[in-house]
Amino acid sequence: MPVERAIACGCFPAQKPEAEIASAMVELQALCRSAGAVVAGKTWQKRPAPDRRLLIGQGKVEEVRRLAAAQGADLVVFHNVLTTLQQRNLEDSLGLKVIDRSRLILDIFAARARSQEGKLQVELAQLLYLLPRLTGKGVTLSRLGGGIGTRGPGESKLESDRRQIKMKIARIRQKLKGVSRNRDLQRQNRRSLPVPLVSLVGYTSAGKSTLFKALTGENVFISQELFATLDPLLRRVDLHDAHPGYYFILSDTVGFIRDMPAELFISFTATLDEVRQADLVLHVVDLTHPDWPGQKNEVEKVLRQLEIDPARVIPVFNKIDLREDRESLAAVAGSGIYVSAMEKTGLAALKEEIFQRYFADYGAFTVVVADEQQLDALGRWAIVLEKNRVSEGFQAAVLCSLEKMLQFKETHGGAIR
Ligand SMILES: Nc1nc2c(ncn2[C@@H]2O[C@H](COP(=O)(O)OP(=O)(O)OP(=O)(O)O)[C@@H](O)[C@H]2O)c(=O)[nH]1
Ligand SMILES: [Mg+2]
Repeated sequence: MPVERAIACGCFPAQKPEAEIASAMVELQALCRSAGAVVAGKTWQKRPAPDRRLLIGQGKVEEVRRLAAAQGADLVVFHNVLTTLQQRNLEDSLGLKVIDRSRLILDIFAARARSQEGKLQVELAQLLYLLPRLTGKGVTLSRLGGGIGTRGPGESKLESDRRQIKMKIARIRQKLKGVSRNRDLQRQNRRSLPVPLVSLVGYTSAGKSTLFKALTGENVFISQELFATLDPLLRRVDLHDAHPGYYFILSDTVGFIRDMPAELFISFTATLDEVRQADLVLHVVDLTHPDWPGQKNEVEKVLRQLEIDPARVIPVFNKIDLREDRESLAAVAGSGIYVSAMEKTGLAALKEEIFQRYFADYGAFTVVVADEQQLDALGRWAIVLEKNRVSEGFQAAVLCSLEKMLQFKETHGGAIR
């Protein structure tokens, strides 16, 4: 498939500020590029109300048609969610493939999905999107031809038959249940660790994966494209420089975006569960984005939907290397940790914040337990630094809070020295 050329188009309420329109159009173009298209042109229109049949006005449709012809465009991508009727009418009037932002985002996710779970989630989201839009047997999809908007995750091709789709949705939901049981098990194993699970969240392209890489040394996929990361990834981060023996588990997650298609949100609840289970959430904010406060709000909205306690969230303001006012940023952005994931500055302060939030009441203890079983149990309550065989069983040097230490003694026995 050759690179597709896209015209980005939007329709906005008359009272919407120009700056917000500009930022929505920039984001739409970034999404087009992330889907693998070249942006060949852009245009938008303010209207008191969207047209029921065409979304935009007849005159604007004509303008888009001429622009597309002049630029040799293959498709027109709309910022607005299109009804089946609008999509069909626009395709007829323009003589081109027409897709909306939701479909575009789903397409990007489809291309990115790697894990079995990710693929299933994306496929479910696509089918949920398609189902109410199918008017007859396979109409919507076949009209689109190939390319952007029609791709399924992995090798699978999107179905276009209503009855088949319903069956497939049921099948995928079933499969996802199995996968999520697996994930619950893994999570229980992780839960039995004595250290916090720390989750990275943030608007897409905020720099989560770059920060993940800076903290873990792990090679992860970092890109200017939106939604570079889809599958959650877990790694251990040591705090050894300042606090020997201490560590936490860090997870990189999928980026958020304004008006995330509802279908995606439903499908990704399992992945977002990862964030819900986290002891601490690092909310990465891209301070170089003109609308970073809006992006921050948007993410906070999602965190509220996930019922995450704001007390568990640490704001991490990123990309300070590109801010000329980096010395006085705290006055602008408020309390949080200021970092450059790229230059690896501010990481020590971030680690210290995590330490203070979770390990502040930890200290060193020596514990004597009777057998291997008790020793295993101890490892779920405390960080075991060292263990030695002694005449009474095992002696271990551990890091733990006094409270947890006493709880351990109560439930499992052993002696604390
Ligand atoms: N100048 C600068 N650029 C950065 C910094 N951190 C990340 N970037 C750039 O920002 C872009 C996005 O970075 P990623 O780490 O992929 O962002 P992400 O939040 O993981 O994005 P998604 O996975 O798409 O949600 C890349 O081009 C990075 O090189 C930083 O501290 N300074
Ligand atoms: Mg990423």
